[in-house]
Amino acid sequence: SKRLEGKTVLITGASSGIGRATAFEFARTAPNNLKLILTARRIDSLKQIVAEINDEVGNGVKVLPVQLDVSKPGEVRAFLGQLPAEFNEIDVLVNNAGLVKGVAKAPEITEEDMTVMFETNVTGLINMTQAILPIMLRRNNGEGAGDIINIGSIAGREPYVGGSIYCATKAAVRSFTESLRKELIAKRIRVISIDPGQVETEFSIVRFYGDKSKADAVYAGCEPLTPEDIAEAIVFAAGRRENVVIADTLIFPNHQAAATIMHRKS
Ligand code: NDP
Ligand code: 8X3
Repeated sequence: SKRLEGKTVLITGASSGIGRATAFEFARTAPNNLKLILTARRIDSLKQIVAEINDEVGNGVKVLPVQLDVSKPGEVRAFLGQLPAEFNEIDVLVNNAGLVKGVAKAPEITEEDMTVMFETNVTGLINMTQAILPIMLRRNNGEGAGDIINIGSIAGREPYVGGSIYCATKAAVRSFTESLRKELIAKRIRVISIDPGQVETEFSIVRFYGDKSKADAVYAGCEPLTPEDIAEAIVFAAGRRENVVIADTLIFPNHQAAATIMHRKS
């Protein structure tokens, strides 16, 4: 798409799942003149993705892998200062890094799990936004000044048993996103919410602390969304005419009607 040409796109949590697929989708959609900054904790995975993107679309897309733990405020603060100058003018921030730990009910949730979910999904996302916003605010000249695309979840709209903390973090993302859109109304910055239902990624493996069979059971009898399905929605939103804001989305696979209402094939 011509509209994305020349843009600089920063994706958090790009080493896996939706973030990884979004990197490929941006590269395929604007293969001629795009800059991608891919961040996550697993730098080796990011480097591998950079090589795969370059193999697929050539060097029209400049891809920079950066190790960044969004839950560490110091790392987020230092991040911009370490970027090469040619990647400084960020146009699109995809706040995707996030995770869920466990299915414990409130009395049993460990402090560690609670903390990592809030520090990644909520304060991490807010700290990233605060770090990048000044770049977009400086660009405010009546034209499109930038996009902030936050990955929420059905879980942020509909709390469920065994998800109190994760659901609370995604509800916090939803509130933050909506406040931000209102605060920035005069700034030509688009604040976009992409809220997926069930997507098959490493998400459930992380939820069950690496137990693949428990993770697989989540998708038994279902045909979950693929990370590419969500990547398409993210890139679609970023590629609209500047005056068009895809403010709010809820994306389910066909068998899902609510956070916990799945039609399973027996
Ligand atoms: P994955 O586990 O496949 O990907 C999560 C990504 O987040 C990884 O790249 C991981 O990278 C990164 N991440 C986790 N913690 C941190 C951190 N502290 N700092 C930086 N990066 C971090 O899951 P998904 O792709 O499914 O998840 C992406 C987003 O989508 C999340 O916000 C999730 O809540 C949301 N979502 C997922 C749904 C699903 O059903 N899968 C449904 C609705 C929303 P690394 O480990 O290398 O740091
Ligand atoms: C992930 C969707 O409902 O499985 O955000 O927690 S859910």
